[in-house]
Amino acid sequence: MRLDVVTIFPEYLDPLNVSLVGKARARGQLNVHVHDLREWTYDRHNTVDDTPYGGGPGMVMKTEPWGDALDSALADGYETGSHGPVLVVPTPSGRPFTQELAVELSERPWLVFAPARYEGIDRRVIDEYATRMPVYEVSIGDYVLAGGEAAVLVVTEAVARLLPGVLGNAESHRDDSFAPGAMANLLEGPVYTKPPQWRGREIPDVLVSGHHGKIARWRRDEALRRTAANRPDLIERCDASAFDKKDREMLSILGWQPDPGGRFWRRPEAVEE
Ligand code: J9N
Repeated sequence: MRLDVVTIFPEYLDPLNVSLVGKARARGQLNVHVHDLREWTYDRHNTVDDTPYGGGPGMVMKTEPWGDALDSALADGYETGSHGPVLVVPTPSGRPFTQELAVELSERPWLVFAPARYEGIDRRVIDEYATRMPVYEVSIGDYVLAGGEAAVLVVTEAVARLLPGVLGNAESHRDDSFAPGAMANLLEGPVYTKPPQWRGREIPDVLVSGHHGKIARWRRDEALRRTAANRPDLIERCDASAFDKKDREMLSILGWQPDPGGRFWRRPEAVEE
């Protein structure tokens, strides 16, 4: 997979040399090109932004540097044999970046990222490239960053670990909490390792019982407990068939009950603090 990032802060992308993404690069599984947007400015001050038409606060990133930088990155990619680019633009106004979208992007041969600073990029840039390639405007969450660079790191890490041969078999991802198509998409429960006692704290007995059925059930109950506490929306969105008899018992203990359609809801007074 080829990745291009056009940014006014190339150093912000230095973490792409570290850890899983850095190793994938070193092995030749990821071909990363970071471009300085300011190389595509023509005035003494290397201006990349200007005041918004219509007035209002902040600055808008200008068309010409983005157009020339993206054209150059695309030309280089095509010349060196890449094809099928998609443009990824982080913005709080985008569609939610989910595990499903990470899987979709991991199946593309070439991602071009356009992280913006200020109040965003002149809309004509997005509209122009949307005539040439799929454009994904994505939000990594409901909070506002100062710029899209951190979101590029997030999307890249989520995508890179899905590439064939990037994660070792030991850390395979079929158990990911948000793996699309997982049975109920519950959050993971707690995990433990050696030593068996630490500062007077022990391991739950069931985990050393050797009873695989009981261990699986305990893990499932803990996953239900954590999901109910932290992400009740994930339980509400499940249909009846996602839960077995023991799941229903646990959900009932946690204050949840099925409605006539089989979906679960929780009495407001049963919410654990
Ligand atoms: N999810 C998300 C993206 C962003 C920004 S701010 C500037 C570019 C992207 N904030 N939050």
